[in-house]
Amino acid sequence: MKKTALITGATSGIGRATAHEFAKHGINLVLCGRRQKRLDSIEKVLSKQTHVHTLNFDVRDREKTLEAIASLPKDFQDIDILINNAGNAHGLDPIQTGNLDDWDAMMDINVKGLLYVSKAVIPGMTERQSGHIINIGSSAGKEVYPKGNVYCASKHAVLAITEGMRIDLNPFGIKVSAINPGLVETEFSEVRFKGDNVADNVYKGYKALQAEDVAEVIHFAVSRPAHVNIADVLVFCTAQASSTIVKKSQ
Ligand code: NDP
Ligand code: 8X3
Repeated sequence: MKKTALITGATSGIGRATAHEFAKHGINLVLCGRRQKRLDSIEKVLSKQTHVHTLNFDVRDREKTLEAIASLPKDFQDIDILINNAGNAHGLDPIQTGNLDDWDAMMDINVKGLLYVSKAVIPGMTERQSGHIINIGSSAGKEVYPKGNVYCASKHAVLAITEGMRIDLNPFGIKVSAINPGLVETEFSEVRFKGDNVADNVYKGYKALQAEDVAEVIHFAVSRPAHVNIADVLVFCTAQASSTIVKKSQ
């Protein structure tokens, strides 16, 4: 039987690549994001391969998030796979000069938004006693780097929530995984640096991970046999050894 996956942050980067990867494997898709035009164009393309439904909501808005997921048509209501991917870094500043709006955005989207979406999806999984939740963490959830303070805290929280979910949902046979990428060339740095041209240099001089590389790892995790759970994965590009060590050409 075909599975249904709900992917947050499906309008760009890792989420969009995962939607393409899942469509290739015939997984039904609920694609979420705020940019309606992008949702429409992705739906148009992927509908040729699988069934697609789109939901437009901001994960920061608790009511809208719960309402949107509750509004799913019958055919898309049973979510087998939840990819909690929506998120970004906002700013790269030392703690003493950090921007409060940036801090709010990272905690509200990366942590609270992930919780709101999970709250809406988990009851169906516990009732059916099956499901797979994949939280997109980061190498920043395992290692704090200079000026990363609040972003790293938000991703450390994602890892703690992942472990908590795995423990609490264990009696229901629900798999919970964290996939933690290092540097991935997406719109991430454009968002982090607010369109500033600093973003142009982040992926220069080495081959960063591509969104498709991460999507393949995510699909690998969801396609394991029922008794196998890929609990936690750290994925770097070859040039990256840690958050601060990246081998670049001159
Ligand atoms: P992108 O900026 O390319 O994609 C971010 C996605 O999140 C977009 O689809 C965006 O959709 C969605 N999103 C952002 N804010 C909200 C919001 N308030 N409500 C709903 N959706 C939102 O970045 P990536 O693909 O790189 O990032 C995806 C995930 O991967 C994030 O959690 C990020 O922290 C993580 N990650 C990224 C790494 C990297 O180096 N790129 C490395 C490690 C982890 P829209 O704007 O349409 O709402
Ligand atoms: C994104 C990777 O190193 O920019 O989570 O924090 S990093």
